Amino acid sequence: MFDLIIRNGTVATAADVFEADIGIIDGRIAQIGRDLGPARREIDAAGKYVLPGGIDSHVHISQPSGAGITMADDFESGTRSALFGGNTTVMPFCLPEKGAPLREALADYHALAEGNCYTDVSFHIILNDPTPQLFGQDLPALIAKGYTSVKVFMTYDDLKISDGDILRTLDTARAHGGTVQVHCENEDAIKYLIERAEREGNITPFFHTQVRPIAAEREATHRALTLAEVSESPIVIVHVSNAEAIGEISASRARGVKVIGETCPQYLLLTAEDLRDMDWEGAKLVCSPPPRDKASQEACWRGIENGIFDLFSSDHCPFRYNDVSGKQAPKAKTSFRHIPNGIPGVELRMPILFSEGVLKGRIDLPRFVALTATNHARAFGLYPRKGTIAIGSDADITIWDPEAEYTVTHADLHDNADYTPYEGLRLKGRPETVVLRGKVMIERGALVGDRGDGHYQPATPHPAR
Ligand code: DUC
Ligand code: ZN
Ligand code: ZN
Repeated sequence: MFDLIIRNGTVATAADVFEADIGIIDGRIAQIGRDLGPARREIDAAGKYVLPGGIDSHVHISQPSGAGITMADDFESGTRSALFGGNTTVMPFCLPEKGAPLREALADYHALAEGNCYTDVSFHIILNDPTPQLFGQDLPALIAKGYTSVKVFMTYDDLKISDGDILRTLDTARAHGGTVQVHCENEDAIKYLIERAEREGNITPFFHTQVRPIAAEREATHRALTLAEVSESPIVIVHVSNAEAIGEISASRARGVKVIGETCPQYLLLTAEDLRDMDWEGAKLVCSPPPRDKASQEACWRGIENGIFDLFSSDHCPFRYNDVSGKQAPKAKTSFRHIPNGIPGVELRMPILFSEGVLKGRIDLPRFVALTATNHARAFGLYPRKGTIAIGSDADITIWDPEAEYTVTHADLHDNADYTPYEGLRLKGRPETVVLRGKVMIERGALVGDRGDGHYQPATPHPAR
């Protein structure tokens, strides 16, 4: 007797598309085939795609964001929005206050998540306080405990670490089976351009896009990849926005560097010109790296099509617009440099890539699954428990209606921001029913799961390299 059978759907994995029923017992996939039964409950998925639940490995939830600034989403609203977007796992970042022990920061972050999640969660750690103790003891111990992934920054004074410390991070992670993500922008170049822009009176949100130019991203990407090459370590380059950074990834791959590249919806759909047109309302689109131009969008699409990118993530980093703890922070009117940095997007990541990518013939369904689920599980130590439809895997499944047509409006979304960058966008295809470890969480568009059904998932370290 199965607990649940999903019948008559078209199943897609990162490898195949096939007609099959899926039988679920105790939260896991127990059978894939035909004429399965009986079951306590059945869902008819005729005419629908049956996909691995999305995994968004790049979201920001309840992240400390500076004095007086509050991120719009906590674990409840962030994972609720993610679930409505077809995701069953998200991976937010634990940011330790400088000087605070990592263990304490993680305990605090767990306390925020515990009992509040609609999807499963697994954590990355932002590594902003490199010490001999960290490299010698703490990081190896954390990786062994399932905190296998760290992010380091080459920009932001309060976050960036030196090239030497990036090397030490790469080296420690490689030796213990961890994964290193790098935010690649040249801080000194950006600081110089910010000061120049402000001196010239160029303080509106559009100038955020001008002081973080492609060259600053390209140079830092080149440097991060060089550090990976020198230390013979794998590396993840996150939120890649343009052709020049893509060129650095291809060149280093050709030299044998094991590099995973990530891009995000904003680099496919937005441009810097959008911010110019919006004047101060452009604060809604302030994120880093910033949106570029049409040629960069095309380059990112090509990277999605040709395999340069393994990961398509939202970089959901929501701040409310009409809110003094968000984009209207008192100092934000004095210069773009004080506008909280980030935009919402977790709920629209999969619908955007399906509508603009699959239905427009740019990618096929297996590539869609790889970019939105399987590759995230592989990169961050959750595969094959997560990220695929296979016997023994968690029954994390999104039943996708490929025919639904709609216009995006924030009123229909489920995050706690007060706008979407994609207001008015026409899309086709969306999640209809979402199953988390065998439990139906969204049924034909209605939330039926409970806050607290989502749980923390430790990651498995890679073999030491
Ligand atoms: N980097 C991110 O990954 N997200 C938001 C802002 C940033 O700088
Ligand atoms: Zn970043
Ligand atoms: Zn981010």
